[in-house]
Amino acid sequence: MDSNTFDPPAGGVPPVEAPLRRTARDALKIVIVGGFGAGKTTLVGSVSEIRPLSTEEVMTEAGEGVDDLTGVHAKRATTVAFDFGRISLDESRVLYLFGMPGQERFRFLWERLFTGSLGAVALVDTRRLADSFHCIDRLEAQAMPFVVAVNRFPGARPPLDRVRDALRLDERVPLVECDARARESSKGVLIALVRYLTRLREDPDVREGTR
Ligand SMILES: Nc1nc2c(ncn2[C@@H]2O[C@H](COP(=O)(O)OP(=O)(O)O)[C@@H](O)[C@H]2O)c(=O)[nH]1
Ligand SMILES: [Mg+2]
Repeated sequence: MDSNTFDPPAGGVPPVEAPLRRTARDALKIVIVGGFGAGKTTLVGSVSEIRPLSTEEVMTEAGEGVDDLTGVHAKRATTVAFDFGRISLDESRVLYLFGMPGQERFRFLWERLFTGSLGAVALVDTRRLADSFHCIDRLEAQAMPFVVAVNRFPGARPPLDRVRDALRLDERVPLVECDARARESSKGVLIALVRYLTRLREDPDVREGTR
């Protein structure tokens, strides 16, 4: 992937470093998508090593009738742009996480945030499965490799094969469970994605099945 040091323009101006540790050379990008309330902001927050930049706002009456709160009554804040987190993999590689707002009105952001992404996590709340359909359709349409992570909410533990059927998910697409509030669990989701991306690179059969 590209270095995060910008090339100097012709004329010899010294390179400008992005505001990162000096040894960081490779910036890898992963996108987290999912319906409203699926746990995107929570996941980015639990794995990020920096205080995540989250453009959360307390929900106001302005969102009434726009954001569907059915089943997510505990939710008091909503992401108005996107979540941004960072994980240093080693001295030179940094993983950036972008949590995409699920609401339909933010669709214009999707293509921009997908640019240069290695892959995506589709976070699913099984109590509101239908909310995930458009995200997954969109990932498939953009040929963006993804894994699906079922976020465990109380009282919502359907077997994974039923979730796979309901989402009409190809059997090669990894489907895992997580608790987005727990760092290790969220890390497990990212590891599942990275393993899948590695398999896609190495095994053309896996790749064929997901396009
Ligand atoms: N029980 C439980 N609650 C969660 C989990 N992940 C998120 N939540 C809660 O669900 C609500 C919605 O999460 P949020 O991250 O804001 O969803 P987003 O709209 O996808 O960014 C918040 O009140 C979270 O505290 C989880 O794994 N388990
Ligand atoms: Mg959010």
